[in-house]
Amino acid sequence: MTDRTMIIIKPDAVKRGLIGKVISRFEDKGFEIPKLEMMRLSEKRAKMLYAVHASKPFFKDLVSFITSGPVVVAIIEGQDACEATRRMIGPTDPKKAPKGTIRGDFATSITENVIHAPDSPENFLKEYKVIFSS
Ligand code: 3AN
Repeated sequence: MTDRTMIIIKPDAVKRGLIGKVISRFEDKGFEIPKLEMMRLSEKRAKMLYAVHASKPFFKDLVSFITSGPVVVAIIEGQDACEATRRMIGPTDPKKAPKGTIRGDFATSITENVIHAPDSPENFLKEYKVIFSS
């Protein structure tokens, strides 16, 4: 099934010059990228994006990290895009992320873990609104 999802290339990856490498993974896999934008997330949008983690001890660090510099947001479209993207990015903790996954190959810490992607098509729609609503 052709569907859409979104990736957010996080500030650590933008600073480290990894935008091209991350985007290439999706191009090489055959996905279309109908939208691509560099932006700075406001604190308000960051808190909405990570609302499910509001009660967690790492919430404050998460919000301050994701707003600490520019991010790159890309829409990924193609066969089972949502599920395939989650597989390609790998587990949250880079220590547990296998080689060949984006986090396994590039991430250094559980907070600064290079990339975000929604875990379901429903969350993609919610997150898209958070990022792109005026
Ligand atoms: P994922 O991004 O793999 O879906 P989530 O949604 O569970 O992971 O967590 C969102 C973000 O919160 C992660 N990308 C990571 O940066 C951060 N995070 C999750 N768990 C922890 C943790 N135990 N300690 C610090 N940061 C965490």
